[in-house]
Amino acid sequence: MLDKTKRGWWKSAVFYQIYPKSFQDTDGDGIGDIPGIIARLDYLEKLGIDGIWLSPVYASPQADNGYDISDYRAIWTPFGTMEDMERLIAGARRRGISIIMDLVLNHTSDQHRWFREALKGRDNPYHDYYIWRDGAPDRRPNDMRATFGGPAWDWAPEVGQWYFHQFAPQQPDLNWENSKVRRELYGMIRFWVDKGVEGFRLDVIDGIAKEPDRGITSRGPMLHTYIRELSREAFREEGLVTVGEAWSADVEEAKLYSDPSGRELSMVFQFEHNFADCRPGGEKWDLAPLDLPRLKKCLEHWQRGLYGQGWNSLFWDNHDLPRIVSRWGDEGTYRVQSAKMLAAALHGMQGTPYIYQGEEIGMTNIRLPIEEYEDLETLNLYRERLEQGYPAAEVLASIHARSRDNARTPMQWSAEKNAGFTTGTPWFAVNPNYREINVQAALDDPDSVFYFYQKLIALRKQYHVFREGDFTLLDPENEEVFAYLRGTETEQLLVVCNFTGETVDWPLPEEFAGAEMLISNYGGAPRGALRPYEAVMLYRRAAE
Ligand code: TEU
Repeated sequence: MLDKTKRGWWKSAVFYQIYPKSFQDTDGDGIGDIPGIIARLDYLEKLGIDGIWLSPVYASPQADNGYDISDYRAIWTPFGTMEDMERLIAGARRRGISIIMDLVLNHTSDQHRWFREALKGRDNPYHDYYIWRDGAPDRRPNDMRATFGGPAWDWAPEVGQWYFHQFAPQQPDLNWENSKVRRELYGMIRFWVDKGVEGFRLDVIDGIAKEPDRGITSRGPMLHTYIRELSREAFREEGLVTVGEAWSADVEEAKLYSDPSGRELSMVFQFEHNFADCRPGGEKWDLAPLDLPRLKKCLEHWQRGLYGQGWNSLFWDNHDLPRIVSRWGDEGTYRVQSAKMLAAALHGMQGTPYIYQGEEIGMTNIRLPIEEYEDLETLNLYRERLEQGYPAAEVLASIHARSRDNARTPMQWSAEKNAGFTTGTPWFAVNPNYREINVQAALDDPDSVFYFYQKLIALRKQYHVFREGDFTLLDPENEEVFAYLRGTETEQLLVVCNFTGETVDWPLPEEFAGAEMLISNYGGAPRGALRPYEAVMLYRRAAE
């Protein structure tokens, strides 16, 4: 068990993200709940993770599945009660697992009391908690667009003003220029620290310092001033782990966030690598084949860029992203091998790995008719692109590949009805492949993806080189193989991953002949050529 009072304990940790709505239902309403998470703590302990990043469980009208919070100090009733939450925190802690709460500080729900009050009049004390502009009801302050489609300004007839929302209209942005807002948020964070929460994931943290009049949504001039204040006032304990979601971060920016001397955050989620299979300059919906050299160079840039100066987070999946096996692996014959290969490629690097629920059993994307999607981003995209004249089949293909709902199908626990997720009617489609892909089957099979993840997590704790080693990319232009070295003065680790379903010629470097094999997905070291989706980690003491 890690000593969590120690500064930087999270550098040796592996986290697991839970999207509560889709994890485990216990009361038959078809919606996952906190008692369901408690019931699965033994499973997570067996996997070996050190912490759970819990997507929002707060009171919410659920316009965006809880990322629209109407009360930061209450639990959404279908998820359970505050007592359930306290039991979860205590039960997790007994197993050496920290609870990391999701903090949505950029916006609230339009049903939050602050916004309801704000609508009562321009002189209401809460009015200045949000971002308003005067003007005529038929003329928006400017043409800024919301992330989920449509304009970023909506008219509030109650006060005769425009309010700003970077996301859905039901998610008005908070005004961080107002120190009262900041103080309210710090107080709320302390409420959760006092309950035993040991860290936070900060939703769209790069968006809090926006300057809408200048068209600036992320990385506003005040951003790091605000984050330093937040960190000083709310994250006082050395041991708290904080990870900021920052789509706009490049390496230089990430150093500001995560260099310990800057006293901001432990690390950020950056998304540059997430565009390695998008049309250059396009959005995530603009599909292109994976450009492996581009992906490798991007990862190398981050590995080398933050080495000794900041800290990386490592992830392929989260609740906004498609399933990695479907994306860069193989859903068919090589599902298991490719899921393991992708895990090895990620977990060999420097940083803190995050596993998204179901990734550890190789869950896949889902393909639904458009009527069955739930996610507002997906539904808005479909409408907007059809209006713009895209062919419906092309838009649907993008949705099948990239919709956030790919990640949100219920967790597949067993081959029983509804994958053992609920005895009722699930709130969202269960992937029909649950009869084959499920936790029970994975636990029963010693060669499963689950045990591969379990081993990777254990290796990270056992060998110093995972945490401390530097990074050297091998064979950068190779379009099929991702291979790299990690090294300290005393240890060397070689990670070799075949990203294709073909046999690929790739002789191992000579100095690794006879090296110790830490893990492989074919049960033995590669011989001359790499088999489809083969992955191997070899280890040697540097002096040998
Ligand atoms: O995501 C921020 C964000 O920018 C995403 O909307 C992202 O651009 C999109 O999902 C990519 O397809 C965070 C949360 O992770 C997301 O679930 C929320 O919907 C969003 O903030 C608003 O709170």
